[in-house]
Amino acid sequence: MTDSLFTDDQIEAGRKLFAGPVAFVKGVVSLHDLPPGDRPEFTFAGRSNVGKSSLINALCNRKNLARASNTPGRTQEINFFDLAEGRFWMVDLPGYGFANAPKANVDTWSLLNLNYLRSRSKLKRVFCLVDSRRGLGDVDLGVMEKLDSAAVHYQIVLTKTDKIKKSEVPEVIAATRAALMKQPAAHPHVIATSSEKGLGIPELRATILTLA
Ligand SMILES: Nc1nc2c(ncn2[C@@H]2O[C@H](COP(=O)(O)OP(=O)(O)O)[C@@H](O)[C@H]2O)c(=O)[nH]1
Ligand SMILES: [Mg+2]
Repeated sequence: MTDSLFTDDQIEAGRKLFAGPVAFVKGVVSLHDLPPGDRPEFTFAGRSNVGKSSLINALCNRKNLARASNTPGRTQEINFFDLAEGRFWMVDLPGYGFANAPKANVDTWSLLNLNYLRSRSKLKRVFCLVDSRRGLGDVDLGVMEKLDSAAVHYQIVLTKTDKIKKSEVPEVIAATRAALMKQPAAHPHVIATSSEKGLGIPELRATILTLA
């Protein structure tokens, strides 16, 4: 996890980006409500409970910017955050693959999300969050295939690495990379994070800065 791709200056610039203002702007349940795609945009996706809200809060040094919910599968809005006063849209997609979600919910998820993903010309990257204890699952791969066919670039972010042994982290990264080889729109570098311990968060911030 110290094999950072970034210089100290890039890490510092990433820190500064997220030390500035971040504001929740709106939760969207219909395509007509999307805010104008007028700036670079990045989006977080992942299974319910993968640690998405916690990661967004850790990136932004907030406790409650994104609600860390104990009711996975409930939030169906696409949430838009203004990062650094108009520099980026930071977007939180509804979690997918919640085992007990009604099928109607799942369908709404896919349609709204797919249409969103296809309609944003300044969408630079989707960060696909994967629990480091589980690795890539079928549902993740299904979502990634949709991203591939929509030609939306994405990058895997492993979450909760504090929950596995330190020595296992490189193994999970390697296994994830191997699984990504066949996915044309996947970024080859896998970012390992722990929101709890702050691991990988500076690297993710620096990565986001390169998207501008
Ligand atoms: N140990 C550990 N737990 C985490 C981490 N990130 C999230 N969690 C826990 O995982 C659960 C789901 O997190 P949440 O952020 O709400 O997931 P979301 O449904 O993807 O938004 C919560 O109980 C969090 O406290 C992490 O980095 N380490
Ligand atoms: Mg959440």
